[in-house]
Amino acid sequence: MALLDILEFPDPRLRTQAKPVTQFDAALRKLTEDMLETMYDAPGIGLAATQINVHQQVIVMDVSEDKSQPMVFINPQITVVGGEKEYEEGCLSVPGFHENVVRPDVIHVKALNAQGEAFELQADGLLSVCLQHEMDHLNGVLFVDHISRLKRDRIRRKLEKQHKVAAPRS
Ligand code: QAP
Ligand code: CO
Repeated sequence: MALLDILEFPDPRLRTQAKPVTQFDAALRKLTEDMLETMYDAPGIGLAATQINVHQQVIVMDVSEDKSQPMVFINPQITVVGGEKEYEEGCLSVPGFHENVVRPDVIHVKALNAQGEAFELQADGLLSVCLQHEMDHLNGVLFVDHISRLKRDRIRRKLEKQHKVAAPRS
């Protein structure tokens, strides 16, 4: 197992569109295990492959209280069922910042597991919000794209400043 580096906003690589997974092999299973380890270590509740600079449609999540329910979604497809809900969202790629985002509440999800087997589920609440947030990553979208430009620019400037301080000397 290995911890992976997480890209941070405004890194342009976070804008990459992920491609569907076509090979359900040992490398894919290692990727999902490393992503889960990286997410638990952070600690976070969701991580998309885009965030670790792998541009394939792979999401890992665990929204359980006791971190006992790892979930893997490959090539997920979401359809909105209905409702609307506001949640305070954060993101491992936007560390230290949280903002309210309004999204559809109830969704239906079709996806494959790491073995390539299809499954479906209906989600609401945190599971639904987190899945939509992670799906956004696979399309190059961040939660800060759902808030005002003023707030987004403020967050971008603060993170850019931190990245400058943290940058290795050359
Ligand atoms: C996405 O985000 C999410 O700022 C997952 O300093 C979050 O795991 C969906 C994290 C909330 C819906 C609601 C953020 C960790 C983790 C931070 C995360 C931080 C440390 C974020
Ligand atoms: Co995120």
